Amino acid sequence: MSRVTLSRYLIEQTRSNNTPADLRFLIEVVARACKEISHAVSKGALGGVLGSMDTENVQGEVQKKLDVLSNEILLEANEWGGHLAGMASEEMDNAYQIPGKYPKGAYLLVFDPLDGSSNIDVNVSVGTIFSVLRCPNECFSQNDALGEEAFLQPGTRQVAAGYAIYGPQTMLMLTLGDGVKGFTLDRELGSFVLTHDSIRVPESTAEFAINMSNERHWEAPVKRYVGELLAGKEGPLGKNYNMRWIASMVADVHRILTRGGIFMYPRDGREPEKPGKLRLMYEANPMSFIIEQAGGAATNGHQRILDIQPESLHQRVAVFLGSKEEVERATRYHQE
Ligand code: AHM
Ligand code: MG
Repeated sequence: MSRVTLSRYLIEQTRSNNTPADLRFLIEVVARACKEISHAVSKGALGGVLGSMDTENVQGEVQKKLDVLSNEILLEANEWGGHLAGMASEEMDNAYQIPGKYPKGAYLLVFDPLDGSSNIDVNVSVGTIFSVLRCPNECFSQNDALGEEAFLQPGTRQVAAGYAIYGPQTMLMLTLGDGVKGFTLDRELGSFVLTHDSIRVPESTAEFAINMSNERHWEAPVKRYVGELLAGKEGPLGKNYNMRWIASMVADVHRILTRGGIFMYPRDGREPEKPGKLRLMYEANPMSFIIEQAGGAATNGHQRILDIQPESLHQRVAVFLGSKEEVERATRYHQE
C-alpha cells in the first residue's frame, strides 16, 4: 500500500474539503520548518545548540539558544511565501511584520517555537505549537503595519492548529477542523507520513498530569479535585489514578491524545494577577482545538477555552484539558 505523506494528505484535502491552496502551502512550510527544528534539536551538544542566551523574552523568561533558533527558522521559512499577513510568537514582544519586499497573504500564524524549554538541555521531548487564523479584512493591507488586534480572535476562529513533537520519533499532529491526523517523520524519505489516521481521546481515564509541587498555591476547587484523585479507590471517585508530568505541554498532550488523561495547569497564588502559566494564543488555543477535534474537552475551569476573547497577545490562561469526563468534573468543581 502506498504511503500517505503530509503533502498528499493536504492535496487530497484541497480537493475534497475545499481547503484553500494557500492554507495547504502554509502547513507545508510550517512542517518543513519543524523538520529543520527537529534536526537542530537532535544534534544537541554536537550542534552547539544547548544552553541559554543572555536574553529574556517578553515574559521575563531566559531564552535558550534553541528557543531563539527555532523562532528564526519559523520566521524565515514563512515570511516570503505570500501566504501570511503576519506572525506572532512566544519569543517576540510584538507582531512580526512581513518584510515589504515580500507579498502578503490572508493568514496569521501564531506559535510557540520550542515548547518545554526546561527540558531542552536534559534530552526530554520538546515541541513546536502553532495556530492559524484568518487576518480580518479590516486589518489586512499591503502597506500598513499589522497591529496586535488582528490576532485577538477567539480560538473558535482557528482554521488550523498543530504541534510537532521532537521525541523518540518526530511527529506532526494536525487539525484542519475535521478531526486530528498524526504524521511521523520518516528521516530516510524526509517526509511526514500519515501514521495515526483517526485520533480519539478516550472519554474516561485514570491518569492525570499536574505539577504537584504547586499544591499549596492552588485554589480550593483544584485542591478538592486532585485530593479526590489521590484518594483513589477509597475516595469518592472509587478508582485509583496514576500520575505523569513531563513539563513539556506537547509531550503531556501527546500522551493524552494517545491514551487519554487530564492535563491541568491551573491558576495559582504565586502570581495572583496572572490567570495561570500557559499562554492562550499559542499554547492553550491550538492544543484545545486539537483536543476537541479528537473528542476531548478543554476549559479554564469556568468556560471553554476556545470561547475566550483574547485581550493581549501573550495573555495567560488556566488550562484543564483531555478526557471529557474528568475535564467536566474539574470544571464542575469550579462552578460549585
Ligand atoms: P515554555 O513555553 O517556556 O516551555 O513553558 C511552557 C511549559 C509547558 O510546556 C509545560 O506544561 C509547563 O511549562 C511546565 O511548567 P512547570 O515547569 O511549572 O511544571
Ligand atoms: Mg511554551
